[in-house]
Amino acid sequence: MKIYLDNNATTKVDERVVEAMKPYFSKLYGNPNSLHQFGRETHPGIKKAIDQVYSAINANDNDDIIFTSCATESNNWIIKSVWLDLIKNGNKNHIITTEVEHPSVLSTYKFLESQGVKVTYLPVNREGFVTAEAVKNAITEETVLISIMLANNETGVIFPIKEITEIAHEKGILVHTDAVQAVGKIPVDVQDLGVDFLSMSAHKFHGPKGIGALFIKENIKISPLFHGGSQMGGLRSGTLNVPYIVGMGEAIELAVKSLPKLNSEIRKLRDKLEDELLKISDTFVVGKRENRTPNTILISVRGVEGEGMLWDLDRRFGIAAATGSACASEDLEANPVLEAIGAEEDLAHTAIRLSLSRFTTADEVDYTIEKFKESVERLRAISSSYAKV
Ligand code: 7TS
Repeated sequence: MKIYLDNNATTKVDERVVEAMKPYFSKLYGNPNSLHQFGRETHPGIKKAIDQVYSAINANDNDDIIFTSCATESNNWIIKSVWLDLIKNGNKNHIITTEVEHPSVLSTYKFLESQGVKVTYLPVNREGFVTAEAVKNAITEETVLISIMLANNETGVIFPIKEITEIAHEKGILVHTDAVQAVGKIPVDVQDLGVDFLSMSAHKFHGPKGIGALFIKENIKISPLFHGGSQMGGLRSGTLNVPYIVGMGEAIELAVKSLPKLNSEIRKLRDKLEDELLKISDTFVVGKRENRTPNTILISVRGVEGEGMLWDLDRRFGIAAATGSACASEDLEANPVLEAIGAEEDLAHTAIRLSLSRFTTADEVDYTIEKFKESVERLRAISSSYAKV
């Protein structure tokens, strides 16, 4: 058995996406900026992809959507631009974010702090949630940007971005949201959310790795990321990565079309998995179920080291899960969300993240339920810490 329940880390590329990309490697390989037919024949594919992305997030024609290499790039770019464009040349110097952002956001803010920027990292409550009220209370005269993710990668908890944007805009503050874990899992409508900047990444919704995008609302000017041949409206120069742009377009359209399946069938499978795992004693799941993306479970299993459990699930049963973000998993630190919600110290290493996708089957879930229980029993039996509880 080989079961993949780590879809918040990355997803398998949909075969239809692979097919859409194929011609753009060795058939339609021209540089889109070339005037000859080889260049021109790439244009319909690029245009289609741009339309697919705009339509998936309901952007309007005057908004900018710039293709990047990943969400890490989108996040770094927008945060550093705000610093460059608004903080360095202005008199405002304060940004609000949360303690549970992805490292590509948190590390960029740490860098900004080293440059003298004031950053407020809002804590989350026991449910892994940040209220709009908490954001409101953190605003000062100096606040220039609020940057909060739309859905958390560890827990799937959805943050009240629309409400936060309304509060921010009343005070002339810009809003950035990292929507990497939301696009393709819940409807994402930039006009409804009202955000000024939004980051996304194709490999989280069955597109290829190495391509993402940054949405920039109309009439907002930011500094270019790369100076050069003026591609992407001069904001990110460099020859367009045509096959991957085409792949991202196809993937996002398919992801949006699959939302009903994800929110009915897959949600039901996730709920069943969660209900069954919660029958194991001394476990809890972070976040209210109705306020989470339909594919994610972050469960704490007392007395069981997450890393050990992961090893057991993988090597004995072929089930791929995570202890948290793969980006941070090599350093064996405590799960950042369990720390952020203030879980007891002996629980800090007990988190297991299971994340489903539209390709997850009922049989896989049943098998996982059985093997997860078996694994917990075995690991608890040999755990000195659990015996004492
Ligand atoms: N933002 C969020 C919320 C993420 O979950 C990730 C990846 C990124 C940004 C970075 O995206 P990339 O396009 O640069 O790869 N998150 C995870 C995760 O949760 N486990 O592995 C990677």
